[in-house]
Amino acid sequence: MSRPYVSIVIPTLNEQGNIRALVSGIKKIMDGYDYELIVVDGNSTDGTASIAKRLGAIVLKEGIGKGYALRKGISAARGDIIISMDADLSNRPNELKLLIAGIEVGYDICTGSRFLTGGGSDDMPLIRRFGNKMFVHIVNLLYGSHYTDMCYGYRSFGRGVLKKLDLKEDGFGIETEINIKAQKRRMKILEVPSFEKQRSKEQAKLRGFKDGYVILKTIFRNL
Ligand SMILES: Nc1nc2c(ncn2[C@@H]2O[C@H](COP(=O)(O)OP(=O)(O)O)[C@@H](O)[C@H]2O)c(=O)[nH]1
Ligand SMILES: [Mg+2]
Repeated sequence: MSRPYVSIVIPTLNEQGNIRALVSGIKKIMDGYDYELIVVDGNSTDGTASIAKRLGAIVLKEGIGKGYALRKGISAARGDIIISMDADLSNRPNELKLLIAGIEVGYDICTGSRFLTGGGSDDMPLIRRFGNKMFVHIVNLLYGSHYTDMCYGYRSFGRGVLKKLDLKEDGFGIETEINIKAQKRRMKILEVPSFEKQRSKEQAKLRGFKDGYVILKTIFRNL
């Protein structure tokens, strides 16, 4: 691959306080790359979409959920490499280069993991840490994988990979669905350490028990 064209897909829901710093962080790191920024906004009521547009992002709208937003953004993406990233400043823009490199050296999917040496999280209360560990174990047992993390959205994909995954989840089950389907299709997956910072501003949208149940259903639906 000569210089790849990179698409960065960011789902947003009421991230007004974070979007400017996010876009400026990305611009700094991606200086010298050819790339597009695709923000898929879930009908934010705080002006997130118009700020993103003003900052030069392609803005799409949706009203269904984070999974649906990612799927919509991914199908609009023109990149050789497609990256999914959260908008709450949890994902560090300097790791973009690591995610790009993973695809450049030949992996289908390169996914951040908070549980490899070098990774970590400042945004994971004990209950979520426990839930995540449990999901990782169940998926590894049922599907024969070796994942160390499961519900993390900072990832990169080679072009064409996402079409083969045929994703269906509309909500927070999307990351788990990707892990399971990538394993079932014997794709080449690389985990790289990632450090998740505490959500900067605005409220978290994931609801522990409700979305935990969604993730559990995703795990068994794909058997
Ligand atoms: N478009 C869209 N984005 C969403 C929705 N729910 C959450 N997001 C975005 O998805 C990302 C992850 O959400 P967040 O609340 O930080 O989840 P957490 O990090 O798992 O607690 C953030 O960028 C949110 O703005 C939704 O329903 N629609
Ligand atoms: Mg978050």
